[in-house]
Amino acid sequence: TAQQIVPQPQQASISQQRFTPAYYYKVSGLKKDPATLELLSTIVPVEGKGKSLPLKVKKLKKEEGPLQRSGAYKLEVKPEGISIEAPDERGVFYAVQTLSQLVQQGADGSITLPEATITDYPDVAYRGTVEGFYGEPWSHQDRLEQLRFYGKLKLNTYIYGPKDDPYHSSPNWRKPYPEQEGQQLKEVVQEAKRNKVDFVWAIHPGKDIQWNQADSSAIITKFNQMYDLGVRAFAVFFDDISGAGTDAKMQANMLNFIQRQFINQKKDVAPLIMCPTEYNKGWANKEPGTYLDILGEQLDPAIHVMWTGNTVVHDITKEGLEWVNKRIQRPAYVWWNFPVSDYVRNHLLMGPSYGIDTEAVHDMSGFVTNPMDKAEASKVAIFGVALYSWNMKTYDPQQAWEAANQYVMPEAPEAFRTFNAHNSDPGPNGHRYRRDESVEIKPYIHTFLETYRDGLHPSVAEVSRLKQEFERIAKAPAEIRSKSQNKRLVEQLEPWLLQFELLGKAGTHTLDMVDSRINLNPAAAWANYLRVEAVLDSMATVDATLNLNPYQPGVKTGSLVLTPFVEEVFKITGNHFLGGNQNIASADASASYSQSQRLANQPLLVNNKGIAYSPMLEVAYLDSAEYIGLKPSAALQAQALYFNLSNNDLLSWGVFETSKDGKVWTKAEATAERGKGSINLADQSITYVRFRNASDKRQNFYLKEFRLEVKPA
Ligand code: LTM
Repeated sequence: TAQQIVPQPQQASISQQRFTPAYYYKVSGLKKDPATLELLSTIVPVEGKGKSLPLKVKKLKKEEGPLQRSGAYKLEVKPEGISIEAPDERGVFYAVQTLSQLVQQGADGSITLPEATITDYPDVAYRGTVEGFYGEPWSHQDRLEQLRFYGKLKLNTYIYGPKDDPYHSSPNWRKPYPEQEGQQLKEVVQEAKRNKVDFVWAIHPGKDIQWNQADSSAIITKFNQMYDLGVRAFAVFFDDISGAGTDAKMQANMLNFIQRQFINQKKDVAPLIMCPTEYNKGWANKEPGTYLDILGEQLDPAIHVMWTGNTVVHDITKEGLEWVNKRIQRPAYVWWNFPVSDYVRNHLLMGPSYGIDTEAVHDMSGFVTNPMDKAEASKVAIFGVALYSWNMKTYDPQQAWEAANQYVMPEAPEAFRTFNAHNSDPGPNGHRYRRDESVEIKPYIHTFLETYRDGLHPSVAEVSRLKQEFERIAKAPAEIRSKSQNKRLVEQLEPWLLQFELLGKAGTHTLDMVDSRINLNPAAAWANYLRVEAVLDSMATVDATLNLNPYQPGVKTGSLVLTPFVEEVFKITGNHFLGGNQNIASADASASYSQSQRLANQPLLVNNKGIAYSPMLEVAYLDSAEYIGLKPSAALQAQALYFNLSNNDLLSWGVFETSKDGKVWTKAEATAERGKGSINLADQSITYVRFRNASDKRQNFYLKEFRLEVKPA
């Protein structure tokens, strides 16, 4: 049926009966596109002798409306032959992709097809991804594979803008790529062309741009170098910058200059895309006549303007888009910050793509997702976005996710589903963006805990329902490793697979422990208690030794529902056996100490190196007299403060201060090099440490490190 084709076609009638084509297909009208002809030849026989069936490709000319959109097509499959009509090569390619989903191949290599009439077109003109995250960019092979994936799912856009590519951003945006990188990008561009994907190369010049002729020319020169590598679509990003680069008028001038001097001159490049500095409502100046209105009025109407929603990481709503569209005077080009995980690097975001408005089709010009640094693992979410942006009205996040589990890991879909169901929430984070997790098991966990917290025993049925799930969890990683053909995906998941297997074991022992208590067998319960303890120790070791990035190191799994469940049942049981309060995390009570709006939600990381603010990727600021600080719990004694606020004049406008009571503050002498330094805190009575903006205006900086080294008091 039509539902079996992804993304779901707009109109389709597909017969239940299948036929075997009587002869090979003689293809006409495809000579100019050898890549699509080659793809077609892998789907139906296109060579043979004697009689043949016609497979006619024709240009769709007269149609009005959505069938004129790039990628639209009409496909007719009959025993007498196949016909494809489309307004462009992309449409023909998509018709062939649909045909490949209609074909079934027998063990002997023979094929069958259903009779079908399909009229199809995309809802959103530009659909795909923006490789726009911080951290290690995707590998060359990852990119090539992504583009093939996009081709199959009728995604037509890949925006290249990894923050940590120094030739995309500072310091090297003015310089050409070195030979090898340039060559690789050329290959990526070629793969994009084969898959009818626009490779959009983005530049991120705002950190140190000078608004002068030299830098205008530097951008045009760089674009020309990229053009020579085959790039035919371009973007300019002004996100996450501070200082002179943020000026709306200057940005508009520069972009209009690029429009005139480059885009309009080349006859074969796609519309220019820009990412504004105020790219979400939370950060936008709401006063009329400010930043977004200036872009709306002054920016050439042909230029697309990106938008992440009501905050940096947010659901995409019709109302939210209507708000910005009025100001920028054009439909926003959505940059959806999901499933990107650069702000929560110890988590995977493997859940459904939900929270994207199915009523918003007329309020956006494009829709791209910013994925995880793990390209293969991101396919689950990208699959959802492909279905959403092609046919919005029929989009169902849960159904799309079920289909994605099957599509991305066909060899072990159930195990993959189990893994993904419990690895979807990012955990507490500065963006306050949370996702559902462990949805199906959650009600059982709640009932169980309510009973157990009251000192009562859950029913045997409750115990066995949960045990089943933990056993499934314990087995899933081995099944994924042994069955999946996608080695790169398994490699990207590996630290979490390891942790997930341990969680399955910890949960199984936990339920055995409760079961022994129900059966009044304290010896067995105690033995199981020790097993849980041992596995939780192993989980702590995995968390402390794998995925050691400097931002959010470690490996979290089942962190919203299942891991807290195991920890709590373990703790309650421990109290029962051992008496008193068994404290798992002793530094929990340490507090962040700031009244700055942008920093208020930034979580703390507590580990054996001390207490630290989770580093922030975007620009941070303190208004006059605002501060950022830390107060360790009473159990801990501050030893030293390590800071990196990446601001050259830090000590000209800010002071470090300490206090014993949070009321009387003393200046702590500090030295800093480019905003980086440390302060020794020898005085045992210090309980508060802060950094305060002592100037009379807002000051920008980057919260790269703010960490207190502590020891037990
Ligand atoms: O979202 C935008 C426009 N810019 C950056 C991204 O590079 C980053 O990946 C996301 C998520 O952390 N946040 C940003 O501010």
